Amino acid sequence: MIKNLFIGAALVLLPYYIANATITLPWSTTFDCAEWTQCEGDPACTTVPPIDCDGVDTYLNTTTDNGSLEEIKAEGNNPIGVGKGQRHWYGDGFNDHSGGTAVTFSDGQTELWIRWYQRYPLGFTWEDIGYGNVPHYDKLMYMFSEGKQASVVLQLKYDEIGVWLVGSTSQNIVSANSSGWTSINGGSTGDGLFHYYEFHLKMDTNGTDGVLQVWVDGVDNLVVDRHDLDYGPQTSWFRLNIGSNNDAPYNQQDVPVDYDDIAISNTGYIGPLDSTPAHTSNISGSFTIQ
Ligand SMILES: [Ca+2]
Ligand SMILES: [Ca+2]
Ligand SMILES: [Ca+2]
Repeated sequence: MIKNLFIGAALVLLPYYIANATITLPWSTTFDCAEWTQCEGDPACTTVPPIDCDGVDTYLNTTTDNGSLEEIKAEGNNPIGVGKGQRHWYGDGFNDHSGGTAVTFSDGQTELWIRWYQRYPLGFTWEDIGYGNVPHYDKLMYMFSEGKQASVVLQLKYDEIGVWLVGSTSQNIVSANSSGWTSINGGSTGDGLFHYYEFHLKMDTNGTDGVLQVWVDGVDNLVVDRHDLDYGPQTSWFRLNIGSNNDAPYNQQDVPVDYDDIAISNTGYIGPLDSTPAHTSNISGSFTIQ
């Protein structure tokens, strides 16, 4: 068991990273590449074998308490695309997760559109630790700025979706109309379906004009539309972690949360893969809570 001591509620120190690969924007992946398993055959997880997949990089060597490992597997594929998908494993409780992946940009970026699809297993449950059966937090992606500091957390928070702006006066920015977990899944538990997410982030120039827009399940469903944010002292973004920490799943077993069809642009809105609104089916590779 290796717990990630660096990313927690009090985020102060972060792991120094060395990028094995960089990506040039616009970029996308549907994980149409070989299967990969974090630390396969190495229970101590001392080394993470490199990923050979469109420039996707390894992230942490963290495993769940039960030893579940990050994977790129066919079972994680979004059926509207080809190839495989990234399986990020969640254990119950506080910050109990596999290691995630990352991409590193070849140049610092000040404006990004980040599109992806994500699926929670049918029946996925959050423990009510004072907020209801919704995430205390679920950090879907972590953006790193110059100086290699975490700067923006793309997250589900309570029953909202939005960001945590680390070191900024704007802090937690969320949707204002319960557009998070319950709305996305159509109830209090996971629906086993892939959903479309897109975040548009534009760095502020004066502490008051930063942009955050968030779409969920369709071009018409803009759930956050802010143009008045302070992104803090950061000036550009270099690296994006895909799959991070969360609190508090309650499934009595480790379960995979699948990411697929990730696209990143620095020139404009990306949009869903298909013209149909909302989510796609879970025809293949679903994981149902037993
Ligand atoms: Ca895929
Ligand atoms: Ca646990
Ligand atoms: Ca600023």
